[in-house]
Amino acid sequence: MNEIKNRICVYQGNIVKLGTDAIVNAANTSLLGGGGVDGAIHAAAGPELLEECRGLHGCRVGQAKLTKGYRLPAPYIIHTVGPIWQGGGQQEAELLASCYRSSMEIAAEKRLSSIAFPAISTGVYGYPRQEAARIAIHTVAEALQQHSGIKKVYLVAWDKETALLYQSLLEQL
Ligand code: AR6
Repeated sequence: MNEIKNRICVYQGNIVKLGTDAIVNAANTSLLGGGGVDGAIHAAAGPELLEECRGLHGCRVGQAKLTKGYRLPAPYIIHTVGPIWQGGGQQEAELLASCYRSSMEIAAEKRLSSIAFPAISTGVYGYPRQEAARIAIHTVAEALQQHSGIKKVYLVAWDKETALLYQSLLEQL
C-alpha cells in the first residue's frame, strides 16, 4: 500500500488554484453551474465553460463528464454529480464511490497523470464528512492500483477538519 499512499496527497485550499491535469467539479445533474465548488470553478474558468457544458446535456448521479479548463490553470475539468444525502438508504455510498471511480476512469482514458478532487457531496448535498472521506480515500486507492498512469491524486479540503480527516485516513491505509 505504500506505493499507493505516496500517490495521494491532501491539500487544503481552493481547488481552482491547482494546476493538476484535471480538477474535479462537484456539479449537479444539469451541469449548468451552481454554488459551492461548482460556482467557484465556473467563475474562475469563465463563460466558455458554461457554453461547453450546455452541449453535454447533463450528467447522471455517480457519473462524470470531461470539459476543457479554459481560464483555469488545470487544462481539464471532470464534472461529476454526487448523491444528495438522504439518510444512507438510497445507495448514496455506492453512488459517491462511483463518482470517484468514474472520474479516475476518465482521467486514465485521457492519459492524464494528475487529478484533484473536492470533497464531493459534503457541502450543499449534506453527505456526512467522515463517511464521505472514507469512501474518497478507499475508492481512489483502489482506482490507483488499476490506473498506473495516474501519478498523483490530490484530495482537496476546503476546511481544516476535512483536511485532518483525510490525513488520518491516509495514514491508516
Ligand atoms: N475548493 C475546494 N473545495 C471547496 C470549494 C473550493 N473552491 N468550495 C467549496 N468547497 P459543494 P456538493 C468544498 O456544496 O455538496 C452546487 O451548487 C465544500 O466545503 O460545493 O457536492 C452544485 O451545483 C465541501 O466540502 O458540493 C450542486 O447543486 C465540498 O467542496 C451542489 O452544490 C463540496 O461542497 C453539489 O453539492
